[in-house]
Amino acid sequence: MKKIHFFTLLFCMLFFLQSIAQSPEKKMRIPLKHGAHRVGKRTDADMQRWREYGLGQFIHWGVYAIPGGQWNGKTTHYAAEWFRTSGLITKEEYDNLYKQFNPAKFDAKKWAKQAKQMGAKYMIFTTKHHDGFCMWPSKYTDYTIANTPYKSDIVKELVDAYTAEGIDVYLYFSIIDWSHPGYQAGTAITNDDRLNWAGYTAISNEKDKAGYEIFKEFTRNQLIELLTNYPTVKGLWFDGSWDGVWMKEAAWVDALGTELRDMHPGLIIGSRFRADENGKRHEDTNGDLIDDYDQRFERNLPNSLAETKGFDWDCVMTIPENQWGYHRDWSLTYVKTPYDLIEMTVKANSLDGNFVINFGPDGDGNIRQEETDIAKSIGNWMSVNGDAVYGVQHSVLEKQDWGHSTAKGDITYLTVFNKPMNNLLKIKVPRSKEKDMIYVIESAMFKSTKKAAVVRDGGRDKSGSVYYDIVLPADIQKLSEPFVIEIKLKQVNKGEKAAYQQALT
Ligand code: FHN
Repeated sequence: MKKIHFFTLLFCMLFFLQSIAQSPEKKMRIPLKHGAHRVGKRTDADMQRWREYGLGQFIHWGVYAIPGGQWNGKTTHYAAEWFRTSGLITKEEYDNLYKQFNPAKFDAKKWAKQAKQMGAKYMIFTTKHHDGFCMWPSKYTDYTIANTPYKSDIVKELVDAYTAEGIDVYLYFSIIDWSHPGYQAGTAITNDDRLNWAGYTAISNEKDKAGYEIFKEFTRNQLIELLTNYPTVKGLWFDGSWDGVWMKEAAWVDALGTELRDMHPGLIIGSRFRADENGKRHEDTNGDLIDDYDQRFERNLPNSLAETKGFDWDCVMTIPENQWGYHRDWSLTYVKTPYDLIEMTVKANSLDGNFVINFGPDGDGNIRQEETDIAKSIGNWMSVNGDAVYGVQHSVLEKQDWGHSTAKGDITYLTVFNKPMNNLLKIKVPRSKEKDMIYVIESAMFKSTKKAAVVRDGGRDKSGSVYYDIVLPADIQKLSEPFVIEIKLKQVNKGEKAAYQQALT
Protein backbone atom coordinates (compact mmCIF):
# COMPACT_ATOMS: atom_id res chain seq x y z
CA MET A 1 0.00 0.00 0.00
CA LYS A 2 2.78 2.33 1.01
CA LYS A 3 4.48 1.50 -2.27
CA ILE A 4 1.39 2.47 -4.24
CA HIS A 5 1.22 5.80 -2.36
CA PHE A 6 4.88 6.43 -3.06
CA PHE A 7 4.44 5.82 -6.80
CA THR A 8 1.27 7.91 -6.94
CA LEU A 9 3.11 10.74 -5.19
CA LEU A 10 6.11 10.37 -7.47
CA PHE A 11 3.89 10.41 -10.54
CA CYS A 12 2.06 13.55 -9.32
CA MET A 13 5.35 15.29 -8.61
CA LEU A 14 6.72 14.42 -12.05
CA PHE A 15 3.52 15.60 -13.71
CA PHE A 16 3.69 18.86 -11.73
CA LEU A 17 7.36 19.43 -12.60
CA GLN A 18 6.72 18.71 -16.26
CA SER A 19 3.80 21.14 -16.41
CA ILE A 20 5.96 23.86 -14.83
CA ALA A 21 8.70 23.15 -17.36
CA GLN A 22 6.26 23.44 -20.28
CA SER A 23 4.17 26.31 -19.09
CA PRO A 24 6.50 29.35 -19.06
CA GLU A 25 6.09 29.90 -22.78
CA LYS A 26 2.32 29.87 -22.55
CA LYS A 27 2.11 31.71 -19.25
CA MET A 28 4.55 34.40 -20.30
CA ARG A 29 2.44 35.52 -23.27
CA ILE A 30 1.19 38.95 -22.45
CA PRO A 31 -2.17 40.03 -23.83
CA LEU A 32 -1.62 42.93 -26.21
CA LYS A 33 -4.06 45.23 -27.93
CA HIS A 34 -1.56 46.67 -30.38
CA GLY A 35 1.01 43.97 -30.87
CA ALA A 36 1.27 41.69 -33.91
CA HIS A 37 -2.11 40.86 -35.41
CA ARG A 38 -0.85 37.60 -36.83
CA VAL A 39 1.53 34.95 -35.59
CA GLY A 40 3.56 33.57 -38.49
CA LYS A 41 3.89 34.72 -42.08
CA ARG A 42 1.27 36.22 -44.37
CA THR A 43 0.24 33.55 -46.88
CA ASP A 44 -1.61 35.60 -49.53
CA ALA A 45 -0.54 36.08 -53.16
CA ASP A 46 0.64 39.70 -52.69
CA MET A 47 3.02 38.70 -49.94
CA GLN A 48 4.19 35.67 -51.91
CA ARG A 49 5.01 38.03 -54.79
CA TRP A 50 6.98 40.24 -52.37
CA ARG A 51 8.87 37.18 -51.10
CA GLU A 52 9.95 36.29 -54.63
CA TYR A 53 11.37 39.71 -55.61
CA GLY A 54 14.93 38.85 -54.61
CA LEU A 55 16.33 42.22 -55.65
CA GLY A 56 14.96 45.74 -55.32
CA GLN A 57 15.94 49.36 -55.85
CA PHE A 58 15.63 52.18 -53.33
CA ILE A 59 15.70 55.80 -54.50
CA HIS A 60 16.38 58.72 -52.15
CA TRP A 61 15.58 61.93 -53.98
CA GLY A 62 14.51 65.30 -52.69
CA VAL A 63 15.69 68.90 -52.37
CA TYR A 64 18.78 67.71 -50.46
CA ALA A 65 20.09 66.59 -53.87
CA ILE A 66 20.68 70.27 -54.75
CA PRO A 67 23.49 70.91 -52.22
CA GLY A 68 24.60 67.27 -52.50
CA GLY A 69 26.43 67.48 -49.17
CA GLN A 70 28.24 70.77 -49.98
CA TRP A 71 27.45 74.40 -49.28
CA ASN A 72 29.55 77.55 -49.56
CA GLY A 73 32.65 75.51 -50.32
CA LYS A 74 32.23 73.28 -47.26
CA THR A 75 31.48 69.56 -47.28
CA THR A 76 29.66 67.39 -44.79
CA HIS A 77 30.53 63.74 -44.65
CA TYR A 78 27.39 62.92 -42.77
CA ALA A 79 24.39 61.63 -44.70
CA ALA A 80 23.58 64.06 -47.50
CA GLU A 81 19.82 63.61 -47.07
CA TRP A 82 20.20 65.01 -43.53
CA PHE A 83 21.87 68.16 -44.89
CA ARG A 84 19.39 70.46 -43.18
CA THR A 85 20.97 69.44 -39.87
CA SER A 86 24.59 69.57 -41.10
CA GLY A 87 25.33 72.98 -39.64
CA LEU A 88 26.63 74.13 -43.05
CA ILE A 89 23.33 75.64 -44.19
CA THR A 90 20.81 77.69 -42.26
CA LYS A 91 17.34 76.22 -41.81
CA GLU A 92 15.96 79.14 -43.76
CA GLU A 93 18.32 78.57 -46.68
CA TYR A 94 17.46 74.87 -46.71
CA ASP A 95 13.72 75.45 -46.51
CA ASN A 96 13.93 77.66 -49.59
CA LEU A 97 15.92 75.22 -51.73
CA TYR A 98 12.70 73.90 -53.24
CA LYS A 99 12.35 77.17 -55.15
CA GLN A 100 15.32 76.03 -57.26
CA PHE A 101 14.24 72.42 -57.69
CA ASN A 102 14.02 71.97 -61.45
CA PRO A 103 15.59 68.67 -62.48
CA ALA A 104 15.80 69.22 -66.22
CA LYS A 105 17.47 65.85 -66.86
CA PHE A 106 14.92 63.80 -64.93
CA ASP A 107 13.52 61.01 -67.08
CA ALA A 108 11.40 58.54 -65.11
CA LYS A 109 11.32 56.10 -68.02
CA LYS A 110 15.11 56.07 -68.23
CA TRP A 111 15.41 55.34 -64.49
CA ALA A 112 12.84 52.56 -64.77
CA LYS A 113 14.63 50.99 -67.73
CA GLN A 114 17.92 51.10 -65.84
CA ALA A 115 16.29 49.44 -62.82
CA LYS A 116 14.77 46.79 -65.06
CA GLN A 117 18.14 46.08 -66.67
CA MET A 118 19.69 45.80 -63.19
CA GLY A 119 17.12 43.12 -62.41
CA ALA A 120 15.12 44.99 -59.74
CA LYS A 121 11.65 43.57 -59.19
CA TYR A 122 10.51 46.34 -56.84
CA MET A 123 11.33 49.95 -56.19
CA ILE A 124 10.94 52.06 -53.06
CA PHE A 125 10.74 55.83 -53.59
CA THR A 126 11.08 58.62 -51.02
CA THR A 127 7.80 60.50 -51.38
CA LYS A 128 8.76 62.55 -48.32
CA HIS A 129 11.98 62.38 -46.31
CA HIS A 130 12.57 63.87 -42.85
CA ASP A 131 12.70 67.45 -44.21
CA GLY A 132 8.99 67.12 -45.08
CA PHE A 133 9.34 68.10 -48.75
CA CYS A 134 6.72 66.23 -50.78
CA MET A 135 7.65 64.87 -54.18
CA TRP A 136 3.92 64.76 -55.01
CA PRO A 137 1.50 67.71 -55.07
CA SER A 138 0.00 67.09 -51.65
CA LYS A 139 -3.01 69.27 -50.97
CA TYR A 140 -2.20 69.33 -47.25
CA THR A 141 0.95 71.47 -47.44
CA ASP A 142 2.56 74.02 -49.72
CA TYR A 143 5.96 72.42 -49.31
CA THR A 144 5.61 70.24 -52.40
CA ILE A 145 6.82 69.67 -55.91
CA ALA A 146 3.83 71.69 -57.21
CA ASN A 147 5.49 74.85 -55.89
CA THR A 148 8.87 74.26 -57.50
CA PRO A 149 9.84 75.42 -60.99
CA TYR A 150 9.53 71.74 -62.03
CA LYS A 151 5.86 71.60 -60.95
CA SER A 152 5.05 68.08 -62.25
CA ASP A 153 4.14 65.18 -59.99
CA ILE A 154 7.36 63.18 -59.69
CA VAL A 155 5.74 60.36 -57.72
CA LYS A 156 3.22 59.84 -60.52
CA GLU A 157 5.90 59.88 -63.20
CA LEU A 158 7.88 57.24 -61.34
CA VAL A 159 4.92 55.05 -60.41
CA ASP A 160 3.77 55.03 -64.04
CA ALA A 161 7.22 54.41 -65.52
CA TYR A 162 8.21 51.62 -63.13
CA THR A 163 4.80 49.96 -63.28
CA ALA A 164 5.03 49.99 -67.10
CA GLU A 165 8.36 48.10 -66.78
CA GLY A 166 6.71 45.50 -64.54
CA ILE A 167 8.48 46.75 -61.41
CA ASP A 168 6.31 47.00 -58.29
CA VAL A 169 6.40 50.34 -56.50
CA TYR A 170 6.49 50.99 -52.74
CA LEU A 171 6.22 54.44 -51.24
CA TYR A 172 8.74 55.51 -48.62
CA PHE A 173 7.17 57.93 -46.13
CA SER A 174 8.96 59.59 -43.24
CA ILE A 175 7.03 60.01 -40.00
CA ILE A 176 9.59 62.63 -38.99
CA ASP A 177 8.57 65.87 -40.68
CA TRP A 178 10.70 68.91 -39.83
CA SER A 179 8.45 71.15 -41.93
CA HIS A 180 5.26 70.64 -39.93
CA PRO A 181 4.73 73.02 -37.00
CA GLY A 182 2.90 70.35 -35.00
CA TYR A 183 5.56 67.66 -35.39
CA GLN A 184 7.24 66.75 -32.12
CA ALA A 185 10.52 64.89 -31.86
CA GLY A 186 10.95 62.92 -28.70
CA THR A 187 13.61 60.31 -29.06
CA ALA A 188 16.53 59.22 -27.04
CA ILE A 189 18.66 56.46 -28.49
CA THR A 190 19.72 54.08 -25.78
CA ASN A 191 21.38 51.40 -27.85
CA ASP A 192 22.19 51.06 -31.48
CA ASP A 193 20.18 48.03 -32.44
CA ARG A 194 17.22 50.26 -33.30
CA LEU A 195 14.97 47.80 -31.48
CA ASN A 196 14.39 49.30 -28.10
CA TRP A 197 14.49 53.03 -27.75
CA ALA A 198 13.85 53.59 -24.11
CA GLY A 199 13.55 57.27 -23.36
CA TYR A 200 11.29 59.78 -24.97
CA THR A 201 10.15 63.20 -24.01
CA ALA A 202 6.44 63.20 -23.45
CA ILE A 203 4.71 66.28 -24.79
CA SER A 204 4.52 68.52 -21.79
CA ASN A 205 2.17 71.35 -22.64
CA GLU A 206 -1.34 71.66 -24.01
CA LYS A 207 -0.33 73.77 -27.00
CA ASP A 208 2.14 71.13 -28.19
CA LYS A 209 -0.37 68.36 -27.57
CA ALA A 210 -2.94 70.16 -29.73
CA GLY A 211 -0.26 70.74 -32.39
CA TYR A 212 0.60 67.04 -32.41
CA GLU A 213 -3.05 66.12 -32.93
CA ILE A 214 -3.03 68.34 -36.02
CA PHE A 215 0.20 66.65 -37.17
CA LYS A 216 -1.36 63.20 -36.73
CA GLU A 217 -4.35 64.17 -38.84
CA PHE A 218 -2.01 65.68 -41.46
CA THR A 219 -0.01 62.43 -41.58
CA ARG A 220 -3.18 60.37 -41.92
CA ASN A 221 -4.48 62.64 -44.69
CA GLN A 222 -1.22 62.39 -46.62
CA LEU A 223 -1.13 58.61 -46.41
CA ILE A 224 -4.73 58.34 -47.60
CA GLU A 225 -3.87 60.82 -50.35
CA LEU A 226 -0.92 58.72 -51.50
CA LEU A 227 -2.94 55.51 -51.67
CA THR A 228 -5.77 57.33 -53.45
CA ASN A 229 -3.52 59.06 -56.00
CA TYR A 230 -1.35 56.00 -56.74
CA PRO A 231 -3.61 52.97 -56.45
CA THR A 232 -1.19 50.59 -58.19
CA VAL A 233 1.44 50.78 -55.44
CA LYS A 234 1.98 47.60 -53.49
CA GLY A 235 3.02 48.94 -50.14
CA LEU A 236 4.23 51.69 -47.84
CA TRP A 237 7.77 51.84 -46.49
CA PHE A 238 7.88 53.84 -43.26
CA ASP A 239 10.86 55.57 -41.71
CA GLY A 240 11.49 57.81 -38.72
CA SER A 241 8.89 55.91 -36.73
CA TRP A 242 11.39 55.39 -33.93
CA ASP A 243 10.31 58.80 -32.70
CA GLY A 244 9.22 58.46 -29.08
CA VAL A 245 6.12 60.64 -29.44
CA TRP A 246 4.93 58.56 -32.41
CA MET A 247 5.68 55.35 -30.50
CA LYS A 248 3.51 56.58 -27.64
CA GLU A 249 0.55 56.72 -30.08
CA ALA A 250 0.41 52.92 -30.48
CA ALA A 251 -3.40 52.69 -30.48
CA TRP A 252 -3.89 55.51 -32.97
CA VAL A 253 -1.14 54.28 -35.31
CA ASP A 254 -2.52 50.74 -35.16
CA ALA A 255 -6.00 52.01 -36.12
CA LEU A 256 -4.45 54.02 -38.97
CA GLY A 257 -2.72 50.88 -40.25
CA THR A 258 -6.04 49.04 -40.28
CA GLU A 259 -7.68 51.93 -42.12
CA LEU A 260 -4.93 51.96 -44.78
CA ARG A 261 -5.13 48.19 -45.24
CA ASP A 262 -8.91 48.36 -45.57
CA MET A 263 -8.72 50.97 -48.30
CA HIS A 264 -5.93 49.14 -50.19
CA PRO A 265 -6.36 45.35 -50.04
CA GLY A 266 -3.09 43.44 -50.11
CA LEU A 267 -1.11 46.47 -48.90
CA ILE A 268 2.32 45.52 -47.57
CA ILE A 269 3.73 47.36 -44.56
CA GLY A 270 6.96 46.45 -42.80
CA SER A 271 7.83 46.46 -39.12
CA ARG A 272 8.89 50.11 -39.01
CA PHE A 273 5.42 51.59 -38.92
CA ARG A 274 4.38 51.16 -35.33
CA ALA A 275 5.33 50.06 -31.85
CA ASP A 276 3.16 48.05 -29.50
CA GLU A 277 1.67 49.61 -26.38
CA ASN A 278 4.87 48.85 -24.46
CA GLY A 279 7.08 50.70 -26.94
CA LYS A 280 8.42 47.50 -28.54
CA ARG A 281 9.33 47.89 -32.19
CA HIS A 282 9.70 45.25 -34.93
CA GLU A 283 8.91 42.43 -32.50
CA ASP A 284 6.13 43.00 -30.04
CA THR A 285 6.32 42.25 -26.33
CA ASN A 286 5.69 38.56 -27.06
CA GLY A 287 8.38 38.37 -29.74
CA ASP A 288 5.95 38.26 -32.67
CA LEU A 289 6.75 40.30 -35.77
CA ILE A 290 4.76 43.51 -36.01
CA ASP A 291 3.16 43.78 -39.48
CA ASP A 292 4.31 42.02 -42.65
CA TYR A 293 8.09 41.79 -42.77
CA ASP A 294 11.10 42.63 -40.65
CA GLN A 295 12.73 45.98 -41.50
CA ARG A 296 15.55 45.81 -38.98
CA PHE A 297 18.25 45.07 -41.51
CA GLU A 298 19.45 48.48 -42.65
CA ARG A 299 23.00 48.44 -44.05
CA ASN A 300 23.62 45.08 -42.39
CA LEU A 301 22.73 41.51 -43.14
CA PRO A 302 21.97 38.62 -40.82
CA ASN A 303 24.54 35.84 -40.77
CA SER A 304 22.29 32.87 -40.18
CA LEU A 305 18.71 31.73 -40.59
CA ALA A 306 18.45 31.64 -36.80
CA GLU A 307 19.12 35.38 -36.73
CA THR A 308 16.15 36.02 -39.04
CA LYS A 309 13.86 34.19 -36.59
CA GLY A 310 11.94 32.80 -39.56
CA PHE A 311 10.42 36.23 -40.38
CA ASP A 312 10.12 37.67 -43.86
CA TRP A 313 12.69 40.47 -44.13
CA ASP A 314 14.52 42.80 -46.46
CA CYS A 315 17.84 44.60 -46.23
CA VAL A 316 18.27 48.11 -47.63
CA MET A 317 21.84 49.01 -48.56
CA THR A 318 23.74 52.12 -49.59
CA ILE A 319 26.40 51.95 -52.31
CA PRO A 320 28.82 54.21 -50.40
CA GLU A 321 29.18 53.64 -46.65
CA ASN A 322 26.32 55.80 -45.40
CA GLN A 323 24.88 58.16 -47.95
CA TRP A 324 21.32 57.65 -49.13
CA GLY A 325 20.76 61.00 -50.85
CA TYR A 326 23.10 62.43 -53.48
CA HIS A 327 26.51 63.45 -52.17
CA ARG A 328 28.86 65.09 -54.65
CA ASP A 329 32.01 63.82 -52.96
CA TRP A 330 32.51 60.10 -52.61
CA SER A 331 36.29 60.44 -52.27
CA LEU A 332 36.39 59.59 -48.55
CA THR A 333 34.00 56.67 -48.58
CA TYR A 334 34.39 53.08 -49.65
CA VAL A 335 32.15 52.55 -52.68
CA LYS A 336 30.82 49.02 -52.92
CA THR A 337 31.63 47.13 -56.09
CA PRO A 338 29.13 45.16 -58.16
CA TYR A 339 30.85 42.06 -56.75
CA ASP A 340 30.14 43.23 -53.15
CA LEU A 341 26.51 43.96 -53.97
CA ILE A 342 25.95 40.69 -55.83
CA GLU A 343 27.45 38.83 -52.87
CA MET A 344 25.06 40.62 -50.51
CA THR A 345 22.11 39.98 -52.83
CA VAL A 346 22.77 36.26 -52.95
CA LYS A 347 23.52 36.10 -49.24
CA ALA A 348 20.22 37.84 -48.40
CA ASN A 349 18.30 35.42 -50.60
CA SER A 350 20.12 32.41 -49.15
CA LEU A 351 18.64 33.50 -45.81
CA ASP A 352 15.13 34.10 -47.20
CA GLY A 353 15.37 37.89 -47.46
CA ASN A 354 15.17 40.47 -50.25
CA PHE A 355 18.06 42.82 -50.99
CA VAL A 356 17.47 46.46 -51.94
CA ILE A 357 20.20 48.71 -53.40
CA ASN A 358 19.89 52.47 -52.91
CA PHE A 359 20.46 55.15 -55.55
CA GLY A 360 20.73 58.89 -54.90
CA PRO A 361 20.12 60.93 -58.06
CA ASP A 362 21.53 64.48 -58.28
CA GLY A 363 19.62 67.76 -58.30
CA ASP A 364 19.31 67.73 -62.10
CA GLY A 365 17.75 64.28 -62.13
CA ASN A 366 20.81 62.29 -63.22
CA ILE A 367 21.72 58.97 -61.71
CA ARG A 368 25.48 59.41 -61.21
CA GLN A 369 27.85 57.55 -63.52
CA GLU A 370 29.25 55.33 -60.74
CA GLU A 371 25.76 54.12 -59.86
CA THR A 372 24.83 53.64 -63.52
CA ASP A 373 27.92 51.50 -64.10
CA ILE A 374 27.26 49.43 -60.98
CA ALA A 375 23.62 48.88 -61.97
CA LYS A 376 24.73 47.75 -65.42
CA SER A 377 27.27 45.23 -64.10
CA ILE A 378 24.77 43.80 -61.63
CA GLY A 379 22.17 43.58 -64.41
CA ASN A 380 24.58 41.75 -66.71
CA TRP A 381 25.27 39.23 -63.98
CA MET A 382 21.60 38.88 -63.05
CA SER A 383 20.59 38.30 -66.67
CA VAL A 384 22.66 35.09 -66.64
CA ASN A 385 22.37 34.04 -63.01
CA GLY A 386 19.08 35.57 -61.81
CA ASP A 387 17.56 32.13 -61.28
CA ALA A 388 19.79 31.83 -58.21
CA VAL A 389 18.08 34.95 -56.76
CA TYR A 390 14.45 35.21 -57.89
CA GLY A 391 11.78 33.13 -56.20
CA VAL A 392 14.32 31.13 -54.21
CA GLN A 393 14.60 30.17 -50.59
CA HIS A 394 17.38 28.87 -48.40
CA SER A 395 18.76 25.48 -49.42
CA VAL A 396 19.35 22.41 -47.29
CA LEU A 397 23.11 22.94 -47.52
CA GLU A 398 24.85 24.60 -44.61
CA LYS A 399 26.84 27.79 -45.28
CA GLN A 400 30.21 26.92 -46.85
CA ASP A 401 33.38 28.87 -47.52
CA TRP A 402 32.98 29.04 -51.31
CA GLY A 403 29.77 31.15 -51.16
CA HIS A 404 26.02 30.90 -50.72
CA SER A 405 23.37 28.45 -51.80
CA THR A 406 19.72 28.99 -52.64
CA ALA A 407 17.01 26.61 -53.80
CA LYS A 408 13.93 26.50 -55.97
CA GLY A 409 11.98 23.29 -56.54
CA ASP A 410 14.45 20.46 -56.96
CA ILE A 411 17.35 22.71 -57.98
CA THR A 412 20.00 24.02 -55.60
CA TYR A 413 22.04 26.98 -56.83
CA LEU A 414 25.61 27.22 -55.65
CA THR A 415 26.89 30.78 -56.14
CA VAL A 416 30.65 30.65 -55.87
CA PHE A 417 32.48 33.76 -54.65
CA ASN A 418 35.69 32.10 -53.43
CA LYS A 419 37.22 29.84 -56.05
CA PRO A 420 39.30 26.93 -54.77
CA MET A 421 42.93 27.09 -55.96
CA ASN A 422 42.87 23.39 -56.96
CA ASN A 423 39.70 23.83 -59.04
CA LEU A 424 37.85 21.25 -56.96
CA LEU A 425 34.78 22.75 -55.38
CA LYS A 426 34.10 20.81 -52.21
CA ILE A 427 30.42 20.56 -51.32
CA LYS A 428 29.33 19.28 -47.96
CA VAL A 429 25.91 17.66 -48.20
CA PRO A 430 23.62 17.45 -45.19
CA ARG A 431 22.90 14.27 -43.33
CA SER A 432 19.51 12.87 -44.21
CA LYS A 433 16.96 12.85 -41.45
CA GLU A 434 15.56 9.61 -42.89
CA LYS A 435 16.99 6.37 -41.54
CA ASP A 436 19.46 4.67 -43.95
CA MET A 437 19.11 7.50 -46.48
CA ILE A 438 21.82 9.79 -47.71
CA TYR A 439 22.01 12.88 -49.91
CA VAL A 440 23.78 12.52 -53.25
CA ILE A 441 24.44 15.08 -55.96
CA GLU A 442 22.49 13.66 -58.84
CA SER A 443 23.71 16.17 -61.45
CA ALA A 444 25.56 19.47 -61.72
CA MET A 445 25.58 22.10 -64.47
CA PHE A 446 27.36 25.42 -64.98
CA LYS A 447 24.70 28.09 -65.22
CA SER A 448 26.51 30.36 -67.71
CA THR A 449 27.62 27.67 -70.19
CA LYS A 450 24.89 25.11 -69.47
CA LYS A 451 27.65 22.49 -69.52
CA ALA A 452 27.44 19.52 -67.18
CA ALA A 453 30.05 19.43 -64.45
CA VAL A 454 31.93 16.36 -63.31
CA VAL A 455 31.09 15.40 -59.73
CA ARG A 456 33.36 13.14 -57.71
CA ASP A 457 33.08 11.54 -54.34
CA GLY A 458 34.75 14.02 -51.99
CA GLY A 459 35.13 11.74 -48.99
CA ARG A 460 33.97 12.15 -45.44
CA ASP A 461 35.22 13.96 -42.40
CA LYS A 462 35.68 12.60 -38.91
CA SER A 463 32.11 13.45 -37.98
CA GLY A 464 30.82 11.33 -40.86
CA SER A 465 29.71 14.29 -43.01
CA VAL A 466 29.69 13.51 -46.72
CA TYR A 467 31.42 15.65 -49.37
CA TYR A 468 31.39 15.88 -53.15
CA ASP A 469 33.98 17.53 -55.38
CA ILE A 470 32.75 19.43 -58.42
CA VAL A 471 35.51 19.68 -61.00
CA LEU A 472 35.80 23.27 -62.24
CA PRO A 473 37.09 24.11 -65.73
CA ALA A 474 40.84 24.77 -66.01
CA ASP A 475 40.38 28.45 -66.95
CA ILE A 476 38.08 29.22 -64.00
CA GLN A 477 40.80 31.20 -62.21
CA LYS A 478 40.64 33.86 -64.95
CA LEU A 479 36.99 34.54 -64.18
CA SER A 480 36.56 37.74 -62.18
CA GLU A 481 32.86 37.30 -61.46
CA PRO A 482 31.03 34.97 -59.12
CA PHE A 483 29.54 32.00 -60.95
CA VAL A 484 26.62 29.68 -60.39
CA ILE A 485 26.41 25.90 -60.52
CA GLU A 486 23.00 24.26 -60.49
CA ILE A 487 22.89 20.93 -58.75
CA LYS A 488 20.19 18.39 -58.14
CA LEU A 489 20.31 16.80 -54.74
CA LYS A 490 18.56 13.55 -54.12
CA GLN A 491 18.08 11.35 -51.09
CA VAL A 492 18.91 7.72 -51.84
CA ASN A 493 19.31 4.60 -49.81
CA LYS A 494 22.88 4.34 -48.51
CA GLY A 495 23.39 1.21 -50.62
CA GLU A 496 22.50 3.03 -53.85
CA LYS A 497 25.19 5.69 -53.41
CA ALA A 498 27.92 3.72 -55.15
CA ALA A 499 25.81 3.27 -58.27
CA TYR A 500 25.11 7.02 -58.38
CA GLN A 501 28.76 7.86 -58.08
CA GLN A 502 29.68 5.56 -60.92
CA ALA A 503 27.12 7.19 -63.15
CA LEU A 504 28.45 10.66 -62.33
CA THR A 505 32.20 10.19 -62.79
O1 FHN B 1 17.40 58.67 -41.39
C1 FHN B 1 17.05 57.81 -42.43
C2 FHN B 1 18.09 57.81 -43.52
O2 FHN B 1 18.27 59.09 -44.01
C3 FHN B 1 17.61 56.89 -44.65
O3 FHN B 1 16.41 57.36 -45.21
C4 FHN B 1 17.41 55.50 -44.11
C5 FHN B 1 16.90 54.51 -45.13
O4 FHN B 1 16.54 53.33 -44.53
N1 FHN B 1 16.45 55.52 -42.99
C6 FHN B 1 16.78 56.44 -41.90
C7 FHN B 1 17.78 55.85 -40.99
O5 FHN B 1 17.32 54.66 -40.47
